Amino acid sequence: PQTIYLSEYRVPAYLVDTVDLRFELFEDGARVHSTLAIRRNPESEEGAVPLELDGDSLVLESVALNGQDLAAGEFEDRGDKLIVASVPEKFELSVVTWIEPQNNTRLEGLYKSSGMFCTQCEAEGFRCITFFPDRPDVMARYKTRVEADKSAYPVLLSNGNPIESGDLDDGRHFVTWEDPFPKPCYLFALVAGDLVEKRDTFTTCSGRDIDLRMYVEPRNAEKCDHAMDSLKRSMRWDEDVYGREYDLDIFMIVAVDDFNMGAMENKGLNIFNSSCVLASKETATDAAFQRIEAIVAHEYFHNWSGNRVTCRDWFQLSLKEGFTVLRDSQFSADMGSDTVKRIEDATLMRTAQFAEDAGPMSHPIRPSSYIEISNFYTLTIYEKGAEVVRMIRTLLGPELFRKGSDLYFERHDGQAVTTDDFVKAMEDASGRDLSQFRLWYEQAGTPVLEVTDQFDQGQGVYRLTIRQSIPDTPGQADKKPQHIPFALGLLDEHGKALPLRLSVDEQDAPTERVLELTDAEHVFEFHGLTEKPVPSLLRHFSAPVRVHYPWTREQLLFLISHDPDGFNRWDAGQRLAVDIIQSLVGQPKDTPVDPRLVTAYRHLISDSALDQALVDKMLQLPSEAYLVELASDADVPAIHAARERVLKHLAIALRDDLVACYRRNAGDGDYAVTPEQVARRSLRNTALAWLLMINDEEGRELALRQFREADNMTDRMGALRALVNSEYEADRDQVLGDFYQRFQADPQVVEQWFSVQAASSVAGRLGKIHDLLAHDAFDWRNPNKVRSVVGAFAGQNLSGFHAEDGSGYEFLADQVCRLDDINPQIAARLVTPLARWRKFAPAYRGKMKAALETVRDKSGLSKDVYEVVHKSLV
Ligand code: DPP
Ligand code: ZN
Repeated sequence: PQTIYLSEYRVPAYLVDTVDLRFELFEDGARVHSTLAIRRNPESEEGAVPLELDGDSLVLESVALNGQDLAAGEFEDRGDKLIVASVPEKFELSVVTWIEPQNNTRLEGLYKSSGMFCTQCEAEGFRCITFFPDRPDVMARYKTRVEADKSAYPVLLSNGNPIESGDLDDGRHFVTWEDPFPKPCYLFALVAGDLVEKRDTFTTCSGRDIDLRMYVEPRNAEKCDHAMDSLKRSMRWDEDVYGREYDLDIFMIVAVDDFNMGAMENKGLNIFNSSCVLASKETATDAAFQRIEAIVAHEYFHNWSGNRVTCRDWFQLSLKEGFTVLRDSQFSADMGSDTVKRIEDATLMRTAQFAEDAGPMSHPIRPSSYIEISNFYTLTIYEKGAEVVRMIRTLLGPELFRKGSDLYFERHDGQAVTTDDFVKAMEDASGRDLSQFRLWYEQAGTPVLEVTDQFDQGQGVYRLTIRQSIPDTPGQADKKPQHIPFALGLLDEHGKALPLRLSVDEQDAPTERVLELTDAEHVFEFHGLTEKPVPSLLRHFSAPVRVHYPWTREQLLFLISHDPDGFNRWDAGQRLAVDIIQSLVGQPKDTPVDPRLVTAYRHLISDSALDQALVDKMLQLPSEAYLVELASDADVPAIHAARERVLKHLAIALRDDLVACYRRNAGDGDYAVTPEQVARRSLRNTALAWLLMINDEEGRELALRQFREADNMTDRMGALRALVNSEYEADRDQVLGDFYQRFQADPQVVEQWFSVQAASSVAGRLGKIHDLLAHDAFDWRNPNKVRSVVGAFAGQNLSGFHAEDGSGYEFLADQVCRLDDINPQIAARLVTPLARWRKFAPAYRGKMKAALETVRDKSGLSKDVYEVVHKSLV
């Protein structure tokens, strides 16, 4: 496979002004008629070069230039390219292709999913529909006519506004859509199916009425309200916070069961994975409700950050994804709790993105090369990309940041641009120099800050020394220091926030500051202090970096109860728990657990005056995945055992407090996804889970009753999960059977049923995983099912996956090979846990590598999996 380099970017030789499409949809295939108005690009220096269009898995039926069929020698069909050697400066090219959506298991381009036709064109799916310059900097106006059998496919959709419809012979009909906004082909969409329509309206800030529509299969008609409400909230929020008004007269959302991604922001016609849009309280957990709200917002926000202003090339993917993730995370914070959202984002970064950035696929948020772009829809591009834009906001302040985003949208509306254009707009609007800051886009790896301190009693000066370093990553060594906003506060012995005086005579100094790190080492002096303060470092996770400071357990305990910053209280709790668990890894079973942890947790559980949403987060012990990320030569079963030991120790010591916490938080009245209710449900489910860890009879009865009586999925799933992870084997089988009976007709719930088992270190033994794969409801062609069994096993059931005999690794290698022939994008995702083999203790490493080698040696390996496997074996 070929590597694509950013340095080889050239402007397109030809531009396309309009695209006229006609789709004839049939059961045995589809015929696509495409007419393109093409002209030479005045900005290209290439001149009268041959026209080259991209294609993939197409059967070419005819090519015509300005209405004249081209003869065999006048064009060349190479499969992945259609080349017309000689073309005038301006012309019309008509191409007819035949494709087979019913056999498209890659789910790229046009395919069928439970009886409906739908598309996924990002990043390079449009070339599976017709020959086209499939690159985001070719933007055109589209007109699309869809023709299909009227009774099987009464609903025919594409981007923009419907302009014509009518009946055809043989029971067929058509609808023609026109999108007035020029767009890259990755935003093209088409849907045809027997779908019910849900309607609503939204009045924009300028008084325009927008027609909102959701299209779903009839059985899902009652699961649309939450997404529709989320959409309206998103539309209002984007007007209020970013000044962005919706542009078309219609906005449509479609739910499909088979989808590689979570959702797709196609212009005016967003297509969603059913699991990321459909919800009812009986079938979706609180977490799912919140995820749906965030994803609906994310896709909607792309209308400006992605569609109106798009990417010049795929190396710029973070331009739209990083910015849009920041926007959706600000939105979620505004809809719920700022601190809780920040804790969730930081957890994802520190657990999964830091791991990615320390692994073989580490790449900057603007990569400089790739083999398969689908492999770069990563936590780095998305989450770290969002953190980088957030840091710009921190450095500029909210007003100048808004000025910068206004300038960016105004300056680049209708264009395909680069991350550098984004940074430039921020610089021009604010007058700030972000040249060093740009290194965040070029250098991969997680910066490490080594912080030390010293107190000079005589002068009353507290000195903080911060040293910055960035580890080597594949292809990058000896990195330059980056520009890092570092938020901090200092507390006195009573927990009072101290003024941060950077000079002796500074008046009215603030109690929190954002220091700007630009050099490899800085020394900051804080004046006017009478005692050594306790530092509260990197507040709100002000930069995506690791902070090392020689915390004592006393300091952490102090911060847990005193830090005025909620995020850092949580962070101190995590650091303390990590320290305690790490000290037990590989130690004899009777090594004592630091009793101060119990005291801190007892205080959290029993003080109902504390913010319960924060308490809920603080009670969660650091995950196994996080502990693994922090370890070198990780011994997963040993980490698992140490963590369980702490959990059980806490549960035994706090047994009565847990029962009281459960009872105090029982019953919420009418179900609503409010921060308060979500926290209550989560707290009582945590209490249940802990009680069942220690085989508590009362806990067992509470769980069984909650399972039976639940009127919502959060409670039912909370009880189910607690029982599945317990040693009450008969109860476990009983509730799993009941649950399946009740929900077997609902694929989204069956996915949850699969993953609660596959992710469980107790229930998810390898034999069980094989049973789940053999289950009637399992389907290799459905990405959600694959993720809910194979993905959950390898990604969440870490002690099962890292079984000492290597059976988990061999299992995963087999499934990756099998899936590679069906859906390479998903196969390449699944192989990730093996790709990190260097991270683990020698006894595991070799077996992981061997499993990877069997994948490498598979014949006909896709370039998706090839890239991940080869990069991780070098
Ligand atoms: N659908 C994916 C997202 O919204 C890719 N654009 O992030
Ligand atoms: Zn996105």
